Amino acid sequence: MSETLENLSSETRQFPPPADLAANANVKADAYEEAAGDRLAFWAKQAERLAWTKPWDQVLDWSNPPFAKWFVGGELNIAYNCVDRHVEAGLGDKVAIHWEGEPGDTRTVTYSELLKLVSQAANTLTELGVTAGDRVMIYLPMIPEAAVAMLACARIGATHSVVFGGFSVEALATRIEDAAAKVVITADGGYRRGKPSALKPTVDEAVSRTDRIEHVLVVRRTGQDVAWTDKDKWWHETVEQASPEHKAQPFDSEHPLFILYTSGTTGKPKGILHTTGGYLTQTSYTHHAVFDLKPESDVYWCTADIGWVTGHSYIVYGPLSNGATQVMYEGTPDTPDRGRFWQIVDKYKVSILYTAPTLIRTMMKWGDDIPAKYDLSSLRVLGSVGEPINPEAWIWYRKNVGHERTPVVDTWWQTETGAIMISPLPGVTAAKPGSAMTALPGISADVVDDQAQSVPNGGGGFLVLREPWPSMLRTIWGDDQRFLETYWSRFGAGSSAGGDEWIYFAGDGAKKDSDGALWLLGRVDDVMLVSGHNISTTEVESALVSHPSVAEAAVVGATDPTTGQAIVAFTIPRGNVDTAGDAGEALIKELRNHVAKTLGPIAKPRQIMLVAELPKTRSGKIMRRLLRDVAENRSLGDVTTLQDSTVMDLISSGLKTAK
Ligand code: 6R9
Repeated sequence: MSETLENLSSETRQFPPPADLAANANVKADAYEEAAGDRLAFWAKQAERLAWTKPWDQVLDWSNPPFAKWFVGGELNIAYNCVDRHVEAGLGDKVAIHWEGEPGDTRTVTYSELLKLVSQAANTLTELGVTAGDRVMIYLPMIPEAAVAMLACARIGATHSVVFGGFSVEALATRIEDAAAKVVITADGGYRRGKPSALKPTVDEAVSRTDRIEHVLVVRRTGQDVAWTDKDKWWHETVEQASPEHKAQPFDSEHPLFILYTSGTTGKPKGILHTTGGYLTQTSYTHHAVFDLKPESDVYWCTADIGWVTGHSYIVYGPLSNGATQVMYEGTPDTPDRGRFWQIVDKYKVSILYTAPTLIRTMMKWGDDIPAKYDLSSLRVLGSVGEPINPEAWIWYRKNVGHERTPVVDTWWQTETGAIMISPLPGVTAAKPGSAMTALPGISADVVDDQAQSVPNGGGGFLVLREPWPSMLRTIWGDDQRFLETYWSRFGAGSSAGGDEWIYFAGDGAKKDSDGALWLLGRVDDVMLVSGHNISTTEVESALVSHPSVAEAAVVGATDPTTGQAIVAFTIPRGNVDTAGDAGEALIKELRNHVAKTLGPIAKPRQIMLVAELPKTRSGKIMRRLLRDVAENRSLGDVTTLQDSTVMDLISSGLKTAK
């Protein structure tokens, strides 16, 4: 990408917060001024929301950048903060987790029960020889034991590494090896799409490929047959029989909490390392601020999987540190039918919902009549994370789920940032559909050109972070050099241009609109270069989704003899749209013109293909790399992180028959 990114779209709609929410909001406009005045004092104040056994001596040590230390010298126990202290405050009978299994079975876990389970699991891990600093892999379905296992590790200072249940043997084995893990916590299986789906055979195979693993703890969830080795122990025969007494020991603020692998676009997965005090401070504060959580009355539901950073920060650590009551759901949104999510919102009177654009667009495809069948009036704040949310998807979400009343908070962050960085505040910000708006108090985000100069309002370029933040990654596990190269060598002090300032390169394109609000434009690697113009995937996709016949779209740049690259779009029509024969051809023509009209002729796709599905990761992100392979007639690259491996066959065979 050369100097800047084209700014093609403009959005004038804006939605101020409802007056009652604004009046009672946890965080008001003065937080921005307070943080701008003294950023470190601001974060120190947020850290005081937690219970520390030893106070810190220094808020931030940035003497060896980009290796940060936050709350230096301080000590705390994360599990104590997420569980014990709520029980000690008399909230033991409060529901921590309303769990809903996919087949319809349920469990209610109070904070007292959570304390018992976490203590028992901590005792069992200790008996198995796990000590502070050891690594434990977690490969579980979305069951309460997933949160229990993470908290038990944190309680004894073991570093957990969660791998999505359903990732391949290869993915699990490389992660075990890279983390040099000693124990795996898994289950016989979990329910997905109405069927038990086995997990244990993958673990058996992965464990046999390395000699690292000493013990495998197995939760019985589905009751399906499992092969048994002498490393295996049932959870119900160990954890559930263990003593419920366990005293949490404090750990240093910089003690490693977890490693979470991100696949990245190429090469070996990166083990993103997060530590204790700064991570909990920022996840806890942002959960309180961005969702306006009122722990005494709200029912919060984040639909993410625990294998994604969103599950770590906004199912486990953020909400539990704030004493929230939350819903946890095991399965897929269309089991037993397409109303499952709304049925859950209705049943538990969910008031704060946090989900991903991919799900919102899927719901758009399925039709407005489905959410309309349920009582969603309990909802008061809606969140989005994972990809840019197209303005029309945002509007659909607010209208059909939020009844034109609830704020929608579009939250930008990454595995690397640990917690939300850019987002509206629901009681403060007049949000624009499709924009993550502004950096949160205490965070300094900017958009720069390739010379690291801040772009003016109306300009586009690279998203960067200019100041260290409490929940930032500390390194890539075992690979400081790669940490430096990936995030710190593009701009500023760590780059060849040098300078005094250490600038974090997020890898995302972004623009500032005429008011300075931030718009995320997709990964820099996906930017298309068409006749000398840098065009973001997001703007073209959003233009397609703004057409009433389109539910979802993914665009890629494919090599083109005249324009260098040309735009190729893969488009999923909405459920009621006729695409057979001539109707399909007519729609394609109309869509190409619609994009040209909305964004200008430069953005007109060369080709549009109508498809039924798009390739996505387990966290719901579109894998444009694979679509580029299709558009350029190559054989497919690495597909190990694909959620559903049949999707690519479907797309390729659909294209062949269409030709
Ligand atoms: C939390 C999470 C990080 C990448 C990030 C960006 C994309 C996430 C977004 C968003 C636009 C948002 N992303 N949230 N893009 N608007 N609100 O998703 O972490 O899985 O590490 O992905 O996701 O491209 O760089 P992770």
